[in-house]
Amino acid sequence: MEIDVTNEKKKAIDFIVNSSSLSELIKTETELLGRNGLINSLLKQLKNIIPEKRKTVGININALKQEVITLINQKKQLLSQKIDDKNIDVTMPGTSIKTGTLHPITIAITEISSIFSKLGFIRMSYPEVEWEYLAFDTLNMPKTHPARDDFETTFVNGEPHPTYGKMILTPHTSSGQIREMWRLKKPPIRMINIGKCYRPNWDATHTPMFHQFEGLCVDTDINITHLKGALDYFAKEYFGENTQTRLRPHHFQFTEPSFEVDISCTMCQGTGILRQSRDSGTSQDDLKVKCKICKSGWLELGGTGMVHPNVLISGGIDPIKYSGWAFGFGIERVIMMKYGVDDIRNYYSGDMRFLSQF
Ligand code: FA5
Repeated sequence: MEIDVTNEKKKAIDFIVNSSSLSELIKTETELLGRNGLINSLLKQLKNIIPEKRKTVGININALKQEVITLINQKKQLLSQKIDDKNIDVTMPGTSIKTGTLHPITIAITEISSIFSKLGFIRMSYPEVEWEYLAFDTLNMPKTHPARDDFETTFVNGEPHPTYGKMILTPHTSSGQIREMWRLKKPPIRMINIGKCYRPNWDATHTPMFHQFEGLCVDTDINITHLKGALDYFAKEYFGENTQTRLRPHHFQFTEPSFEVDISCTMCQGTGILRQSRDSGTSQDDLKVKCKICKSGWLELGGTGMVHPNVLISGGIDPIKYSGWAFGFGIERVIMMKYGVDDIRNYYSGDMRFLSQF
């Protein structure tokens, strides 16, 4: 007896090729590889082959079997990718598409802009590469001020401007105050300037590039109560309605009087104390421990004050007729305060385990 393995192979391939759905392919698989399928029936016929040819035919049948298995697997993959209603198993869970998340800084910028827009503040973005004159001189900072040192500020190589001096990477968003006064020429001014700032620092709370948001309000009869009201509104909207603010005397060249703003700690609600249950869990057994985030009940938000008359003059605004307030806060810092982030460098680590939590 003879077995034409080449011809059997042709038949098997035809079967596989013509199976146009997964269910047809499974039927084909049984017909070819099942107990009573083609391959087994060929193997059963081996005993009828003359002994000299039996070995070669056996090898050929086994090779055919391997080829059929490979072809069927490939076709299975192809058919399960193909979308047609015969192949869809509607009971299977869907394949979820991986989506990215917005960066926490981007989320905070959107939230902050929206909070201040409700108070009538316009969002502005002023240059990251700034002139020394705008970043310092117009802000009442003397030539000898230490912030102008290259230890504190990054200078850009190039020809200095005849009037505006050297080019720098802006160390704060406060030059936006002057640019906004120049742009509008006349109050009322309500601006929120959000941008990147640069200072050569690198530790758990400082990065060489960071973001600030600068508020500026100039009009007739503007006083500290308006500043306190705006800060309270921001703190409650951004950190939560129970958040309190307080002003502490401070010094900035461009504001008089100047303050540091604190908010009540978001972790211990301003008490400075965290309650920790002992194992028994009864309220009498509560331990009182110092809040590790604030230690005192307050967290420092940033600098603020009433715009210095010299700054209004630099901006072309009459300080007799108008007054104003300004503040400048770090965006990385407010997010750290809101969520208890303990290392600013996480924002720029590219670590998805951190970034995708926001
Ligand atoms: C200023 O930059 C003032 N221009 C703020 C200001 C504006 C005061 C208007 C009064 C009126 P200060 O240097 O404190 O102030 O910076 C403000 C905030 O920026 C800090 O509280 C901090 O949150 C953030 N900041 C400063 N340096 C860095 C840094 N290297 N990395 C991250 N955040 C920083």
